[in-house]
Amino acid sequence: MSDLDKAIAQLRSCRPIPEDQVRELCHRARELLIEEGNVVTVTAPVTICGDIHGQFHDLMELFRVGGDVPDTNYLFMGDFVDRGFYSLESFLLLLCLKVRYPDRMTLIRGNHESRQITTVYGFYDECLRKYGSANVWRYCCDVFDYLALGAIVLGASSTLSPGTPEDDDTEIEVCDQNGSIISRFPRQPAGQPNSSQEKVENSSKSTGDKTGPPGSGASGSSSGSVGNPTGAILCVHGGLSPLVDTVDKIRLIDRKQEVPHEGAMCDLLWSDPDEIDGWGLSPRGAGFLFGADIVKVFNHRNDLSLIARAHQLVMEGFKEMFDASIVTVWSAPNYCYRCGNVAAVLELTEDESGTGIFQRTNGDVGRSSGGIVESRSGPKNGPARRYRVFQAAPQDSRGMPAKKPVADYFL
Ligand SMILES: [Mn+2]
Repeated sequence: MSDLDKAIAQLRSCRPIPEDQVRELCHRARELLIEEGNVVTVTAPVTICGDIHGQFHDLMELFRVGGDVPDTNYLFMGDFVDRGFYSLESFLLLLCLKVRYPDRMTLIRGNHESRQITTVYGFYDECLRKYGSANVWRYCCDVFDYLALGAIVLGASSTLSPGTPEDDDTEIEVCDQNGSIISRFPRQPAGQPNSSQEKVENSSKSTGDKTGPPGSGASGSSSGSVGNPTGAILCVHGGLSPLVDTVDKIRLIDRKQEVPHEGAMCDLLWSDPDEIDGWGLSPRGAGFLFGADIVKVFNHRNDLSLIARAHQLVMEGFKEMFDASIVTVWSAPNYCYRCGNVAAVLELTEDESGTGIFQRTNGDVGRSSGGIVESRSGPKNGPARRYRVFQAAPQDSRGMPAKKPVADYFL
């Protein structure tokens, strides 16, 4: 067993690794990350995850629900640290897995992967408490500076069941943590507005309502023309920036620095979609709010079918907005151990149709191959999306003493 595998085993049991091993790990991680562009290209199948925030045991639950590394190809959209009790173990495990399986693990930067924010929201104090010095915090922050700012997912399928594209018109499937299908939503025929919002299947736990899937904003499909339906998926922690109108502009940023207080890099990590027109001021004090018009123009211009982002707590684990042109994925169940929310990951399957019709590309990779959009006919559009919704890990898996029983002297 290599040292790296030993470190992975130790971290999986939620035990920190020694300081000199952290230094070595961070050094190796930086050498890997420095080679990555600001926008990493990832090929489907891939499982996209949102905020973790140091909730180590829930990260283990995520791997149980979504599949282990390297069997599952993962893309984490940042905010690994702060708030939870195990930022250190969570981030170091993800980093170990990145170094061990670089092609199966993509990590992009969140607004909490920052010196200033971690000093306030817990990661700095946790490192100090667990190591007695700030060295490990410093090593980790040096890695933060090298994390990519976004990812482009190519090759996602329009159908969820490989090999049976003709029979499968499912656009959205929602599963629970045991893999049971909670709900399934058919793709609407092109040009036909989504008026029925009908569930074709509700195999378990019928709620009897006629709204869309949880988190989908009561819309069961991505009706209408939004961006390029065969386009790629952009993943970023926060959202868009008024200074960035193309994915290529993200590629030009000098990212190897602390997250700035303003500018394109700051916005990508801090912004939020909102029900407004155009741009708005963010109540966070960094980044911007952006409306449906901004997303649709951006997706169209960049041959994108979808933007996946994290950064905002969603009680249902995920939330599609603006005719499914953007989705928020949140992967920290019962956030801060008290919010009562469920979490989700987004699975995109691989296009195996072999026709190339549903091949997902974006401008830099294959716009020249042409004809893809033109050759698209029929109703299918947008990537098929499977959301796996999960709850917090059970208390007895946390290795923490449960709350002391109430004294019984008053009984
Ligand atoms: Mn965030």
